[in-house]
This record gives sequence, structure tokens and C-alpha cells, in this order.
Amino acid sequence: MKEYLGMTLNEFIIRRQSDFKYATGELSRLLSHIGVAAKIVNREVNKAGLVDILGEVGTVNTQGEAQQKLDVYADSQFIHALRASGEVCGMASEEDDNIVTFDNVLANDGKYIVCIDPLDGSSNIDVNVSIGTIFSIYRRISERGHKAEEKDFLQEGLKQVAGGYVIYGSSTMLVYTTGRGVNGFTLDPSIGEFCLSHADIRTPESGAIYSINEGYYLKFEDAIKKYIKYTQEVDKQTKRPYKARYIGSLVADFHRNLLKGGIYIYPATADAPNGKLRLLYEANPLAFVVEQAGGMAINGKDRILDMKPQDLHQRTPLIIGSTNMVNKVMEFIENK
Ligand code: P6P
Repeated sequence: MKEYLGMTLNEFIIRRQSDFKYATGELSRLLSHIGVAAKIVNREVNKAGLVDILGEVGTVNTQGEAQQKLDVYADSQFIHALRASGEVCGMASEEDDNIVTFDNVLANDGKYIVCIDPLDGSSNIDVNVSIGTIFSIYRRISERGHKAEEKDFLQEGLKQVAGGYVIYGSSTMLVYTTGRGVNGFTLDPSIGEFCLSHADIRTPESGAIYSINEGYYLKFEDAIKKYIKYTQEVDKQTKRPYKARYIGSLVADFHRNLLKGGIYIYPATADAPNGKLRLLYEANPLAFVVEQAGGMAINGKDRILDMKPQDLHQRTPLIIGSTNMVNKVMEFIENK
């Protein structure tokens, strides 16, 4: 894959189209449209401090979380891009209570549906911390030529045809997988194109970084408390004590751990028995990416990608990252 380094996202998608069974170009076009929307959102994120787009809208989303102006802006940009693609018959977004369908004959014939968190970590926008978009693409299971139905969105994560994220950080990157490995594209502002910068990403089997909000320590189950203590014990062979790195922005913590090795844990707590993160548009796409990069993602008992969703905005505990580190947490859970 190294031979493709520097190639633009669109060139790469077209060249790799043969990866897709029955490649007819729809998924390629859809991925390209996601890239365009990411560039538009990036433009606003990068100048958010200069225009009246910081702060809260004064409304709350389906989760009861205060919507940031950029949340709503990003949601609208991705809705527009996905509708314009003509390949998507509907989307489920963190910012919208119900599925979004399109009063559009072309769209209703679309083969795909998209689950998306348009701007994760958006409470960090005002303090200039990296934030991200997380997306997941499935083939629809309802009849083409009609609006998308909720059942299209309640498929297990292992049925994703593509999953990935955009990180709006010191540079802006689009990282995705279609089940043939993971590739990262860095936005080159001088030409306005995402260019392949990280070919065939593999995550280390072990790492020396753990990411968890220890402010909730007293609310964690004993197994998680024991794992946190384990990360702090001295052991040269396993490079412990590990480094604690927790940005409060899932995409930023996940991306760093993916490249360097590490584990991100948002477990069940006494107050939130299903954790905080969303299965459809946070856990599933990142689980697809991490498994394709050689890592693991579980909910504390089962593989994330095997979970059968019951609700669009269903929460799940998430333990995701380097295989040896996820297995160590499972050891503590199984031997509690
Ligand atoms: P807490 C942001 O709201 C988010 O969804 C993730 O990006 C982040 O990792 C997590 O929640 C932070 O949650 O409870 O630690 O503040």
C-alpha cells in the first residue's frame, strides 16, 4: 500500500474499488461525499473562534445534551452531503431524535444508510481541543424505492460495509475501513484534498497508554478499579506504570491509541449501567476500524460488533484498543 502514499482520497477510492464485491461505484461515490462534507465542517471548525459559531444553540439533542452551534452545523452539512450523494436513503444522527429520510426519489433508491455522530466531543470546541466526526455505513435491508426504515439502522456492527472517523486536530485526518484494512488520509489545505498519509494502519498489540475518566473511580465496578491499579503498578516487562491520557474527546483518544497502542475505557458506572457512548455511531464504527487494524473492542462481556441494536441511540460500555490490553481487562472482569 505504501506505493499509494500521497494519493488523494478519490484516487485511492477509485483504485481500490475492486475491493468491493459487485463494485458499481455507489460506495465509492458515498465515501467521496463524506470527504467533501468533512472538508466543509473542517473549514468552520478551524475558524470557529472568529465567527459566531461557538457556544450553545440553546437547544438539547436526543440525549438531553446542550447542542453546540457547530454540532448543528456539522449535522446539516452531512445531511446535505449524504442526500446529494443519491446513494443514501436515510441516516441516524446523534443530533436527530429519529432517522432522517429524504423526500427524494433518487435518495429513496439509495442502497446505503449512514449512522453518524457529526461532531463528537463538541463541548471541547470552545477550548480548542481536537474533536471528530464518526460514521458507519450499511447496506439497507428494506425495499429500495421507498424511504429507509428503522430496521435498516438496527443491524449488527459486523454488517458494516464501511466505518471511520474524521479528526479535526493539529491536522485534519479521515481514517476509514471497508473491511480491507485501515487507511488514514491527511487534509492538505494547499490543494483542499485528503491525501493518503497512513497506509494500512496496524495498532500495536500492547501499549503504555490508558484512557479512562478516573473522576468516576468510585462508581466503577471492582474489575475496572483493579485494572486501574494494575496500570499503576511497576513492571518493566509490561512498561508499567502506564501513562494516563484522557482528552475527553473520544476520536482524539482513540486515534492516538490506534497509532501508538493503548486502551480507551468508558465502562458502565453506578449511574450509567450502559455507559455513556452510543453503539450505532460511536462504538460500532470505531470497533470496525480497530479490529481491521488488529485490535479489539468489547462491551465488558461481548464483542461490540456482535451486539444486536435495539434502539437508535442505545448506549454501550466500551473497552477498545490494543488486543493484549483489552484481554487484560477481560481477565479482571472474568476473575472478579
Ligand atoms: P466524560 C464527549 O462528550 C464524549 O462523548 C467522548 O468524546 C468523550 O470520550 C466522553 O464523552 C467524555 O465523557 O463523562 O468523561 O466527560
